[in-house]
Amino acid sequence: MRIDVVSIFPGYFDALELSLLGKAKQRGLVDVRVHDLREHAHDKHRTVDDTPSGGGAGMVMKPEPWGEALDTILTDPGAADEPLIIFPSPAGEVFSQKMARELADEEHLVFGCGRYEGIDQRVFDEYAERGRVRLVSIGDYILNGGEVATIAMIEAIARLVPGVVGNPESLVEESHEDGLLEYPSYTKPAEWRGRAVPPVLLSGNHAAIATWRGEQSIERTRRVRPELLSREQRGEPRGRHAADD
Ligand code: 6SD
Repeated sequence: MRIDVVSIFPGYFDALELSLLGKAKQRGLVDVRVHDLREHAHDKHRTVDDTPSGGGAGMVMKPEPWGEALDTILTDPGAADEPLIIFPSPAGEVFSQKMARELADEEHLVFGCGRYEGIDQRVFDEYAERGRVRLVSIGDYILNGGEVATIAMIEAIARLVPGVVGNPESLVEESHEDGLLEYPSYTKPAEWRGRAVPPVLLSGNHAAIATWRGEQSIERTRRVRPELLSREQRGEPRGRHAADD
């Protein structure tokens, strides 16, 4: 998978060199390239922002550096025929594990990280007319720019690319893959500060362990995220449920 990122703070993406993702990059499973938007601003001060048309507080990102940066990426010989351009935005569709799975099947993703009050609307309009553009939110809170949202999405997407996570079974077992929250995990020692590992986990009875974990998942979901449970799991008559999608 090829991933290009455009930002005025390329240093944020140094974090992608660490751990699992860094190894995936080294092994060529994900080819991440970070581009400094200011390289595409050609005045003395490499200006990327200007005052909002119509007035108001803050600054808006100018369209010209964005146009040049995105055209450079899209015309690179290594670019896919139809890359998907994602702009993190609090006004976008909400990112989810389902969206991460869809995006992990893409050949080429391009992330455009806004700053200030956002990017001139004509940039979205131009690239939506020429190809595929999605505005995506990582949740209902306001960040200062798209960088942290992009890192979160890249981590969620790249770990689903075949070969990135060593044991693919660990992808299936975790929170949200079955629409439920994950059961609690324990390791050794069997007792720590007077707190015992639940005896069933030391019983060697694999069926009993699976049952206990399933119950813990449902109970935890009922307590913290009841909206994730189907009506059936909540003890109501059967109806449609988003986790079945
Ligand atoms: C100005 C941005 C880009 C500002 C954002 C995304 C989410 N979920 N919260 N905040 C955000 C993205 C904020 O550029």
